[in-house]
Amino acid sequence: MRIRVVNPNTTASMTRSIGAAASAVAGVGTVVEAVNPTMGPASIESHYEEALAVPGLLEQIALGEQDGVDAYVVACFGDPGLDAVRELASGPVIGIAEAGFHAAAMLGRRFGVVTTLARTTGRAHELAERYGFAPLVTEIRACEVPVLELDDPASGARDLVTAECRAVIAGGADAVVLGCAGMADFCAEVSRAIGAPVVDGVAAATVLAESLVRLGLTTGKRGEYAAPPSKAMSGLLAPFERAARVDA
Ligand code: 2AL
Repeated sequence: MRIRVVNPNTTASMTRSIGAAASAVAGVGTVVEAVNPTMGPASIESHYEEALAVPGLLEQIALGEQDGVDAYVVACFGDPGLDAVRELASGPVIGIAEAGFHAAAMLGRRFGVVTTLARTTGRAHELAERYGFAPLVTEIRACEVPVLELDDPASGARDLVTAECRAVIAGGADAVVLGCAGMADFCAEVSRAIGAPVVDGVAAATVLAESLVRLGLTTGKRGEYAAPPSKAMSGLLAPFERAARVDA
């Protein structure tokens, strides 16, 4: 089975750590292919960047369809472009916020989220609403470390994320969801430090995608998520006319 894990930002070092987190939990016989777009923002922590990340993400999905990939993970906590990816892909598609929330909901009564910048908490709340988990969310806290500084020891990110996760548990949550793909590599360490379950959405999404393929299940393609209609596209987006036709 081949699972393509797409980091929707263009930072290759982050794609490598996302790939490592996904590979660490993938089953025997599952190949994790971690990729990132060739165009778009270096990191995603605003609505503007999220919107501009989507064309490059969709380009990677179109390539994955040509390559016969079995399932996809969208590895950014805003779950950018998730509906559009479901239209393009024939196999199942899981977003890391979606996966993180689902996993955390099975670990206790309520859970909280620790994300990067406070400006990203609105999107996390919106996704919790959308997926039906809002009643279970105790709070969404920010550590105020930008995405690309998460792996810089000088940023103190691990300690800051650990402190925010501890505060989430002190506030009455049973589990914590990490709100950025760039936090994947220290998830286990944070969990050990606070003595409570901490969910990395990259790992959760990888095993959920794998499970859906094993169950022989994929996105319903008879209605809303049918392949997009063939349509003229102009300017910089002209190549996407072809991308949408791949699955038509
Ligand atoms: C993210 C993420 O997961 N990847 C990225 O570039 N930005 N999320 C976040 N909350 O900042």
